[in-house]
Amino acid sequence: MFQKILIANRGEIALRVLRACKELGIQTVAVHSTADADAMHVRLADESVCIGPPAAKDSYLNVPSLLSACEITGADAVHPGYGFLSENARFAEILTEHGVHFIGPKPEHIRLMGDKIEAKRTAQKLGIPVVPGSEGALKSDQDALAVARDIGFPVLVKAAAGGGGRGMKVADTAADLPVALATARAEAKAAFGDDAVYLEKYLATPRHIEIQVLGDGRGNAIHLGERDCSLQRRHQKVLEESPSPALNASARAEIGEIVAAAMRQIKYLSAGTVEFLYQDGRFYFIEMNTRIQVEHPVTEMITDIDLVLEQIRVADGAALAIDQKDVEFHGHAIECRINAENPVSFRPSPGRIVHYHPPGGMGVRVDSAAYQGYAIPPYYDSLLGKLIVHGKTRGECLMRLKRALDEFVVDGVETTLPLFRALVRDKDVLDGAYHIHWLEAFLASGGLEE
Ligand code: MV4
Repeated sequence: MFQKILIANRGEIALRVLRACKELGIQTVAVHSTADADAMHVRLADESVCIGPPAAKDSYLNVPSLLSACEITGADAVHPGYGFLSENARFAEILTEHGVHFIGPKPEHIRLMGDKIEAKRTAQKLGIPVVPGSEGALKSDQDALAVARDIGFPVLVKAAAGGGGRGMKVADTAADLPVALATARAEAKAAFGDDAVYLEKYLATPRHIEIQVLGDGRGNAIHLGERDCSLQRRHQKVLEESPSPALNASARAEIGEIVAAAMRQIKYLSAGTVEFLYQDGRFYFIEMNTRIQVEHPVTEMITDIDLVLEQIRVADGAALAIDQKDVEFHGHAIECRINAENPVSFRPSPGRIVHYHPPGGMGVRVDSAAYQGYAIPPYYDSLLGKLIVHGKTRGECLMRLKRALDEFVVDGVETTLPLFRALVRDKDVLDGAYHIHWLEAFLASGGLEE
């Protein structure tokens, strides 16, 4: 087993990884920018190394600096968390070249799933249902028109190097297509340096349902159920839950087994998430994330499986200790991503936390690196913490979530807590009757001001 793990991240996920390391008796190295010297993960780690000034490009994305930190501390593995270098195949390779283990998927799978066209082609070959569309990148506007006529309008033009909603354009009719193509290509070129685009049938009101997988890189892989992440704003997830209100046990088992079999076939290593759109009872693969995700605690609460701990185990070459038949789903879990932002404008609200009182009690988990007196820096994302609540049923979970939200005190910065207090009182949310555009419509209709 690893002796010392360097955690190449910050905030709540750095703390989350640190906790798993400590439970495995592994030494921890925290890295931090000059802006994060007072961060909780730095205080709790066995060692810490300052890796640069606040800007991510000079610190958390600074590969030479991270390598030096490994060298100085003798870390034998790195956990990248999410974001930053977590899906950078070259970083994973460089670590391996320097004799340091990367706690994550194989670089070949990171690279494969980073190309949305190759990812989709691979999914199709593995028997995973995909959205009807072009065979790979579009060669010309004529090619695009032929495909669009074949699959039917409306269609969506997507950037091959995209993801997370960047470089997507809808075309409702043939007349709209040339502009959609040109705009998507230009945006993709500007954002990713690659103007390759592909076409898909546009699904107007889908849910976003993702399947958690775990593999040991030797051909064993399991699925850990789904998370419904449909409540999102501008491609930022706001609330996630499992099980999805839209799925029954047979739909869950069917898509779960298709995905797990696919992961076994490619000998996937580590945690991963296969993302689908779900509409009219059908799943459509859109992309795969080769990292631990922000919302992983939702799955942990209903399966009692520590995903980060399992990531560390398989990274060290251990076979998966869990068989699919051992995976049991119990109860219901909901996660609220609480941001230090204005709850109406979503403008970031960094600053010092004057009072901080997180909720507790049965089935309540708060994953946060915040503390009373902590100064939230303005340089990074505004995630203050995640409130994850578990109940025997969705109804019990919602009641407990409402109680926990009312108990949560954060003074000194603005937070999105009021948004969640409104959502857990909304009929559509209580009924689970929402899709990926619901929250933006709720906010646009002044849902929060009422
Ligand atoms: C789609 C779609 C509708 N039809 N593909 C957004 C980012 C990336 N995950 C793919 N996305 C979408 N792809 C087809 N064929 C709608 C979206 C989409 C979306 C997907 C999941 C969660 C939130 C979303 C918000 C806007 C659009």
